[in-house]
Amino acid sequence: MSQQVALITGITGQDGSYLAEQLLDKGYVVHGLIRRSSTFNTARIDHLYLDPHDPDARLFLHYGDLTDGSRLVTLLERVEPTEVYHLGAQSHVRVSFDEPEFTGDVTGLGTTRLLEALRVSKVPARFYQASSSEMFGATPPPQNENAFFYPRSPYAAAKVYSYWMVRNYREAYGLFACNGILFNHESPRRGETFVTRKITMAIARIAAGLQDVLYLGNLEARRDWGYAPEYADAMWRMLQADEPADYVVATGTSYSVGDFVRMAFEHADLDWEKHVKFDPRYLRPTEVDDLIGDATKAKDVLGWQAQTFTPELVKIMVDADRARLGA
Ligand code: NAP
Ligand code: F7E
Repeated sequence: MSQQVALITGITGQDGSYLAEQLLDKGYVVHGLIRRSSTFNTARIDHLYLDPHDPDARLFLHYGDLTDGSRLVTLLERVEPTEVYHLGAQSHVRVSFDEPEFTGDVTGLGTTRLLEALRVSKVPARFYQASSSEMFGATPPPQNENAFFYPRSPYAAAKVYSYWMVRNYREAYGLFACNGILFNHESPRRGETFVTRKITMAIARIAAGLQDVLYLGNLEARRDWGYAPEYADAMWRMLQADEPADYVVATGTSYSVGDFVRMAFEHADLDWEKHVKFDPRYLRPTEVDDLIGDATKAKDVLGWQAQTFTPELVKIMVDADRARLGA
């Protein structure tokens, strides 16, 4: 079999790091697009990286940005990937209300730039798009591939645009392009301002005597929270299928933010009511109230099923953050 070569945008993020790990384990050569920043932002993938002079090196990083379309063309021509995993995005929903134009540029137009770079460079790679349950927004659960999109944030609107651009390039140019409509997935590598990680980090700090109060917004919102490494596996499976298609990836269960708080504090033997306080700063102008994914199609076609459910995920994350602080 010929060498499989993957290009991952967003390789420094939670999902990119798990996907890179899994692809390297399968024998892929992996290339990642990273943004130049004044401080290193590669902590999640440092354990995978070898100096490029090392004969065993199979992970290579390249500077670039999703706002720079010509760079995406030169990178594709240089790397000649067989698979492109497009995970790069301004991915924070609350932040997207403060920076709607920037979010549209990176999370929306960034996808078009990459699709167009593929078309122009004629690199025959399969394409994965990181679509999101946020696209369903106000549509009542359970949500499957046929549910209506009703985006409730600039982030979600940008993802809906990207979703349709992927469908259009598939239909117009025959690109093997898939939308993975992933519901929330978390891990010890989750960004620190998403609610699950914010909660588990605060618990570790409270247990270590470094913090007393955790300020949160809406505790009523319900989410279908799964375990990120399993969702990275679903991405890979989509690009190995016979036909390109779109898939919901989810656990099929839902818990409120308040449920997550209670389970997490209980697991650390702490009383959440003594530590959690409300701060309206964390409310959103429009909220997504209830998400429960129906991943039947992913099970039937890809043989993918969630193995880890929210209560177990809570324990994994609390234990990892406590271990990190020795608390
Ligand atoms: P994440 O941790 O926030 O990672 C986002 C990645 O995108 C980072 O590597 C970031 O680089 C990169 N990025 C941001 N702006 C960029 C730009 N202008 N040019 C190039 N790269 C840029 O997100 P994640 O949780 O791993 O999620 C991965 C993807 O899945 C995202 O598209 C997200 O919207 C989507 N998604 C996530 C979930 C979830 O529950 N996690 C669910 C559905 C869909 P820096 O490290 O430099 O910031
Ligand atoms: O919020 C509520 C908040 O920011 C979850 C992204 O990966 O998943 C993620 O988007 C819920 C919301 O994730 C705080 O109002 C309460 O209802 O952890 P989150 P998200 O908005 O669901 C989707 C699938 C993506 O695609 C996105 O990229 O928690 N909440 N208090 C809070 N949320 C935050 N962040 N901080 C709080 O203090």
